[in-house]
Amino acid sequence: SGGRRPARYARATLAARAARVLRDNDTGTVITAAPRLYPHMWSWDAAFISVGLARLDLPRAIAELETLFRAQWRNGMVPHIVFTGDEDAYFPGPDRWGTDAAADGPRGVRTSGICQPPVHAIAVQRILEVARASGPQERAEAERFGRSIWPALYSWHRWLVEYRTPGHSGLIAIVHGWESGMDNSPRWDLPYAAVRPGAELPPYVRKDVRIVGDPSERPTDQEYDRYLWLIEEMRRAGYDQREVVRNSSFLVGDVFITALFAVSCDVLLELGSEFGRPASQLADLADWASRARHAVAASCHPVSGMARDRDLRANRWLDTQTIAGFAPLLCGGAPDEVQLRLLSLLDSDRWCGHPDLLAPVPPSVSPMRPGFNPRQYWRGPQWPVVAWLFGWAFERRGWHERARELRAAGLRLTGDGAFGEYYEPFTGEPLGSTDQSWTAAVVLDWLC
Ligand code: 2M8
Repeated sequence: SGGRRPARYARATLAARAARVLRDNDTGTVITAAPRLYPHMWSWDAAFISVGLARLDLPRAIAELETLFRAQWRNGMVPHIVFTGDEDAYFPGPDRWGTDAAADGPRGVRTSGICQPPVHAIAVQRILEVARASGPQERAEAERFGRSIWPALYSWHRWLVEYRTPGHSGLIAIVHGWESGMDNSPRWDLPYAAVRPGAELPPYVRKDVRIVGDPSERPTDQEYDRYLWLIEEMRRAGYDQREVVRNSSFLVGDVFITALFAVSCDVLLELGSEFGRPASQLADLADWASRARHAVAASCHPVSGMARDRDLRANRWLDTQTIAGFAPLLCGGAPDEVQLRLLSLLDSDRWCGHPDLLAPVPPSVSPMRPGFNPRQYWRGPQWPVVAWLFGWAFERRGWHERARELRAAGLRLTGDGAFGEYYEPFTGEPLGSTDQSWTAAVVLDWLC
């Protein structure tokens, strides 16, 4: 492709193509995250997918989230992968995870043993909005669904607070970079440097690099050894969360997840008030949201204003500047002056205002930072879902013009109709997988 982009499609054609991607990736049981690279259900992908599906087929959108939550662990965790279909099609598959023996695992379904960002309440609220605008029958159906899934969402949020807020930072902690959704982001380079894969790491063969045409668009083998070693540690702990959090060689307060958690708690509180849920649970959500928001604000770097992750093993802030530094813009709560600084940084030539970007969508790492790699996964490319999240948050915060601009930029990036997993920021070349479901889903939401 040499970085050349095909023509951009007209809106109606783009929407039709996006709808077809979701249909084609539907196995009948789940909509896979991508055709070959990710042939199962991923937790946060499923949330975005259901938002896009709400425009096409409300019962299917609802079924998707119901399938995910049927795999919820008995302690409340929503697993990051729900395996369906050919279990050997992806590595690590369920045998490697070894979750079948986990005391807290779900019954009758095989899953991974970690979680992903809590964006599900956001999806449920969005589905409700779409359904309400569609008609009385859709409205009734979506409300029935919202009421029935609410307790499961609450217990998922409760799990994050009970098990994943160790120490005093108030940040939600992750025990594996995969939990962040931004697998090989430079955010995790320092904590991963301290992860030493033991000689007992069972041998394995990666499948991802055989599927993606150019392996340098994926994480390295050294990174994969660490990813697999952390799984080995958890598996030995029987996925006992207390033990995992106590002993895992990777434990990091994730500021992006914490911001998403804060705003998801707000959303869940709104839904819960509407559905007449118990006052004590609503009070919990208000309390969790405020603590999370406070933790995000407290992480902001005194000079740049950017929010920071915290290495909870080494007890230090992680200063690497990535898209996650803009977390306070998602959830609010930082002082006005910090927020203004972040907004002008986002608009500057270091981020969306960079003169060479094809579309003003924030890249995963600033093109001006050392270590920025325009083709490698979470180390530089633009991710349409991340743009969707910021656009959604800006709309919610009443920044309509900003939200509109981000939507237009997202559509410019994805207008080639390839539905790339991620994009080269200067040429707009789609990278990683194509026909990626969550990309198709956010495009559908942007178009409507
Ligand atoms: C990517 O992560 C998986 C592991 O979970 C992988 O690389 O194999 C990430 O981009 C993650 O955020 C995403 O949910 C997943 C499926 O799209 O792919």
